[in-house]
Amino acid sequence: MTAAIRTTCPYCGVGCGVLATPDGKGGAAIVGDPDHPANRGRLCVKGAALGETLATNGRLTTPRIAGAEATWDAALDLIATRFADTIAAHGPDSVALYVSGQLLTEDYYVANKLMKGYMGSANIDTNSRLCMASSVAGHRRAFGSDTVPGQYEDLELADLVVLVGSNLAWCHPVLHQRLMAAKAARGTKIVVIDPRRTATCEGADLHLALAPGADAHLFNLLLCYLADNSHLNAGFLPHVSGLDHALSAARSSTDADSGLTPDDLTRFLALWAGSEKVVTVYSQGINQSDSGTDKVNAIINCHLATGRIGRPGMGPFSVTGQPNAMGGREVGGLANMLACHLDLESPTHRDAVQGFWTSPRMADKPGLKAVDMFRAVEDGRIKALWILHTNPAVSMPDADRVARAIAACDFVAVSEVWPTTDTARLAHVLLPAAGWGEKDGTVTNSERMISRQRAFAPPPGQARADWWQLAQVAKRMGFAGFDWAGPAEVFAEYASLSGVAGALGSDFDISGLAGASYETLAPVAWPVAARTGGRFFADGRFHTPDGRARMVAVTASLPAPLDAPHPFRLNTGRVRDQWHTMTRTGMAPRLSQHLGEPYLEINPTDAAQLGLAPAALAEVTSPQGRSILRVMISDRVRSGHPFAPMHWTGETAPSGRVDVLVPGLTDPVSGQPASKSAAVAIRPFAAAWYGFAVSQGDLHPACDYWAKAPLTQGVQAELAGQTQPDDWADWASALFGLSAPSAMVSDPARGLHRLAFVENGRLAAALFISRGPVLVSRGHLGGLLGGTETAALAGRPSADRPDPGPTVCACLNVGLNTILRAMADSSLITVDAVGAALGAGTNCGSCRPEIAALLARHSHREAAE
Ligand SMILES: Nc1nc2c(c(=O)[nH]1)N[C@H]1C(S)=C(S)[C@@H](COP(=O)(O)OP(=O)(O)OC[C@H]3O[C@@H](n4cnc5c(=O)[nH]c(N)nc54)[C@H](O)[C@@H]3O)O[C@H]1N2
Ligand SMILES: Nc1nc2c(c(=O)[nH]1)N[C@H]1C(S)=C(S)[C@@H](COP(=O)(O)OP(=O)(O)OC[C@H]3O[C@@H](n4cnc5c(=O)[nH]c(N)nc54)[C@H](O)[C@@H]3O)O[C@H]1N2
Ligand code: SF4
Ligand SMILES: [Mo]
Repeated sequence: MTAAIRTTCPYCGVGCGVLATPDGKGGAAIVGDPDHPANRGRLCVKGAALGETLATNGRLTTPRIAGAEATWDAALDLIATRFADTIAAHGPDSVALYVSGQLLTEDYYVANKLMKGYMGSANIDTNSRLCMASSVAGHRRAFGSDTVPGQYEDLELADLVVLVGSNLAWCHPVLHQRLMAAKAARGTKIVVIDPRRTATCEGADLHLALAPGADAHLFNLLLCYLADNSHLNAGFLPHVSGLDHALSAARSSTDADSGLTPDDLTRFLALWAGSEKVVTVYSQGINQSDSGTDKVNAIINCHLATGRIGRPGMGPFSVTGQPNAMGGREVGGLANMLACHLDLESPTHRDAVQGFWTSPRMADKPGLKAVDMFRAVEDGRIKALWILHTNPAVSMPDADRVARAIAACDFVAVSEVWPTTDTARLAHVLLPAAGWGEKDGTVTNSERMISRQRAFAPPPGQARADWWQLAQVAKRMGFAGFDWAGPAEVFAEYASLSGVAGALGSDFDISGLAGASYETLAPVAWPVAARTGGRFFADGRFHTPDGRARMVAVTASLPAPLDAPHPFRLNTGRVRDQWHTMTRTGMAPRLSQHLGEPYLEINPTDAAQLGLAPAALAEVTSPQGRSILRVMISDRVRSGHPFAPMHWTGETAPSGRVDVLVPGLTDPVSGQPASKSAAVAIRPFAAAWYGFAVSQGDLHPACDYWAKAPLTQGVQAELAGQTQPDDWADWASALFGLSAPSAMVSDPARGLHRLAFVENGRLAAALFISRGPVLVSRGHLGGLLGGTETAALAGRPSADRPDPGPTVCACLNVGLNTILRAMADSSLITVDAVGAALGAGTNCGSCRPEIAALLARHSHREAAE
């Protein structure tokens, strides 16, 4: 048997270690690495399903120029020539790189060196601008450096963990499991601050469903409370400047309505003030705001004022989203940073880096941040653009406008693993990238731990690693200094540069790793050079000119009231089982069983007022665009503040893309877009018909709304249209690419049509049409596909085979109905009892919060009856 390869999960910033055992046929068995300090063997459902996302059919395997296959030489030469010519004619700021927190550190290092040191512009920005920029800016304002003080262990050592704008249970599941284990062991108190009642709230002692955007206001209230109740830390305050200013700003903005009851507010203030060991974890509910940096500083202010930083079990903790968001920050991937936490605007720092690189010209001013970068692409200031490892035509705010800008740009290269993404379709040159499991490098997780990603399979076709592509273009532009034999050499150079930075006072000094064996490099958290791992700032020394941390005066204002035409504030974010634009998680059928379609989660009062029926479709419009989303009525969201997930694309649900609705509004300090508060109007989508289809082959819907999801035996699609086709049999044949249906029942008066296609005695496709949302057991129909039981038109299993309902536990394939039935029949009252009876929640554990929620609702109902 092949030995297991130690690598790191390519999804979230928890950075779990993975053991991959290749099966010799291109696949691999995936388990958690018991020796990795981040996860000790655990994986969440996305990590556990990695083995189902390794298939390479459909991958981009050769370079393409204008859609036609080309050689690497031709493609790389073309990029080099176009970039060089553009710079020669229009200056270095006429070109740009748009990269990703999913690039490996080595890729990132080469991209940054090429752009800032050789092309001579800082026009390199990253999707981390949409993700971590406000935290970076907040850290730099407070600490003088972008340093995350704490470690995961702090969540386990704390007495109180406050999660602000973080759906940790779904977005950092293994860290959430560690927190829940600590709670079980030592009674950690947990507070969730989120306008929405998320799965994370299930394990919390207190949920503060604050008014959207009221976070700075809340933490200002806390600062005042700390000051007024003798909780300031006199011993630590000599290490801090700005207390008076911060406090008077806080006092001037305490009269707004945070949307909380006085009781909840008092409980929170007393809990925070009274818990010496408190960790405040924050994420996109804080960062993705037009005042995100202020919100970050309002949180950090409270930790500084109490000296609760840098010691075990306490501190502000910004969790990173992408697997290498932190590595990108270290490497200087943002347009306003230099490598190794050095300052782009400091001539001393620039000279030191240029001296180390012996590079021809250095960028001497910050480059354009993501939203501005695509504006510059739009108006022609940027004429050559290279996008690597991100899908901005989907994920940028005002996505249609961004897509139009890319489409109209003189020259666009895209490095991708798939040729079909919404961004790849717009490229002049497409470069096939080696994907996860096919390349080597390092990533840094949320607690500054550097781990290796290791290859365990060959890349398909001619695909090559991103760092190699960048180095090749650099060489073809005539630049020396890009001659590495492999990522180990890139890493060694980078580690040496960090020694130069360390000598200039940077906290990021990993020069101790320069000579380490790259092959066997074990996960290691920095600082690594002088000290032996651990936390920052316990000694009260910060990277500011006077060595003191800065408290920032934050004037909290609530978001402006919405205008009448767009009275709702749309919140957006993630679902448990999908990763961003779904190019990888979208391959695993079981990951689409949980929430398989774009949806709008809306409060019952709003839904009633708008006349939205459950499972119908809603049309959501903003000044930027329009989407159609499935209605999910739920009191988990506040009135006026619906939620929609960000994952669907032109490939999976063209009218279900939410970033077409989000304006390109940014935080003035960090440049991070406010992705959680688009002003929208909502009304019922006037569907003349709804449909549901399953098919063994791919489907090509031509209707106003469709959303596809993979099945083990094919694909399923939700459909809807505003006009009826003349002939459903013809329409279905075109949809499936099959000749006439083998069976059809129609009740035109009620708008019902059911069609089945049988080929060689097996069910090849089926289509169900009705006037309202289609009532059919989706799991049952999908399960019949490819089988010999072709009597599909009943649409539901016979009475002796109960319908499991929508999937809750994706690992063991346990449905909602199965769980509800077992709860009722066997009087199950704990998550563990459900697990013992059905297996649900016993593998990766990602669904445990949802099972807890079902139990809570179930027992509540019994109590009420
Ligand atoms: N399953 C899954 N996990 C992921 C990812 C994924 O795509 N899928 N992506 C990864 C990445 S890159 C990132 S950045 C992280 C993001 O991780 P999170 O930040 O935890 O996830 P989000 O769902 O974007 O948003 C978090 C919460 O912010 C809340 N929120 C909205 N407005 C406000 C507000 O005004 N105040 C407060 N306090 N909260 C608010 C939302 O209701 C939401 O529940 O997840 C990472 N993990
Ligand atoms: N409305 C709204 N919008 C958001 C957010 C939100 O909360 N709400 N969140 C924002 C945040 S935090 C983030 S991080 C972004 C994420 O948004 P994106 O970065 O755009 O999303 P991904 O799907 O992760 O895109 C990664 C792309 O890289 C490709 N790829 C995979 N492996 C490789 C490889 O090895 N090399 C190369 N070259 N390509 C590869 C994938 O196929 C995919 O197309 O979205 C942002 N947009
Ligand atoms: S928590 Fe899940 S997605 Fe995140 S790194 Fe671990 S296994 Fe991967
Ligand atoms: Mo992110």
